[in-house]
Amino acid sequence: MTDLSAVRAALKSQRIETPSWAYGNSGTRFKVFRQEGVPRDPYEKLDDAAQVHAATGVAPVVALHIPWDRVDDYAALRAYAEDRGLTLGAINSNVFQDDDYKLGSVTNPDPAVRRKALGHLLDCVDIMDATGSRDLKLWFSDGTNYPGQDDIAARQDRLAEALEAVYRRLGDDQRMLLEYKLFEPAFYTTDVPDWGTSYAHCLKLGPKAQVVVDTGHHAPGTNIEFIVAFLLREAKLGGFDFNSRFYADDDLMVGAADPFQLFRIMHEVVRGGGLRPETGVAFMLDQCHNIEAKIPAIIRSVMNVQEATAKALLVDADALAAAQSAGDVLEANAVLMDAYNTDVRPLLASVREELGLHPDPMAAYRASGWQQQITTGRVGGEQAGWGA
Ligand code: AFD
Ligand code: MN
Repeated sequence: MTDLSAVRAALKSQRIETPSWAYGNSGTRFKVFRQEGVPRDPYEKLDDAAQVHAATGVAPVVALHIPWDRVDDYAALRAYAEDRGLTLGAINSNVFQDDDYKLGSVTNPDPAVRRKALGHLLDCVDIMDATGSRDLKLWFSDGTNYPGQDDIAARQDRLAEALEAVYRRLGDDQRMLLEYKLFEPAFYTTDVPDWGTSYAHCLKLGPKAQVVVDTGHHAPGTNIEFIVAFLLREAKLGGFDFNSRFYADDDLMVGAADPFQLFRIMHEVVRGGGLRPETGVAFMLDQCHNIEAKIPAIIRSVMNVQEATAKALLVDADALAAAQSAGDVLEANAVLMDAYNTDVRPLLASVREELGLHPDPMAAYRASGWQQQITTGRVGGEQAGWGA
């Protein structure tokens, strides 16, 4: 039987990290549709993130992306965040937008380019020291477009060398999270294409190196919850970049394309102890709201993660285990589906009221007047974007 008080406590203590770049303009290679009221600097992004946390109560952490969020004084940015009830989360490196990186960054055949890329990664760790961030998030767009272009194995050697140098730089309480992605922008090989590649490198590096599962970074039909269960069991699941996709790395609102998959992922997280803060799993969003209003889209995404988590927490673990050990296929499936088919919105509404929040975060945001405030107030200046 499920202990509802424990479910409520877990939902209150859940922490979801929002990405600074989701508040800025974004788009595809065809067009970036600018939106009114978009932040012009990291400070305004934090102002927007504070609205998400105010409405949901579970999003006090904001991931940064360097150089998009570069400031002169990171300690001041940290203080600005803390004054708004926020903390600065993962530092995302960016070695995918400089012209020097056309043939790769840390895996580039030119050692001078590799040194430049490594320098940026080490600078990001310096920034972590100032922001108090635990995690350095590493995503490499590195890869090749044609057979024969470069030596596949040699690129792994170069990657390992750079990762080892970063690992040696990390402080005792810092981690490096290595993110994989099947393809894009490289089309023939990607140097960190799948969970196995990331896991193998992280295993060699040590306990401070962990894998990031971006839910949009797999081939269609991949069983992501299997990857989650495996990595949790190996203590190598550093976190998620949550989003959803229909075809590729679409970066849509998490749960919007396949809420059942999100539930199955969260079931493995709960079963594997990944919801316990001490396990250290970072629940990050990594999304781009190209055509929808950004702040409410992020609020909806947070709510979608909460709903999947609530359903996963309602799985009757004892009944499931009994059915599984009895080999009762239909009963075991029914136990899982019973939780998935539970409407958890009333439960979440009451949890929010116990936190002193409006039961509906979307209604709370609409009533806040913030969207009107930024639309009229943020005039002029250079809107934040992907910088591509
Ligand atoms: C892009 C990449 C990857 C990375 C993110 C932030 O595909 O998901 O985590 O940028 O750097 O979306
Ligand atoms: Mn990502």
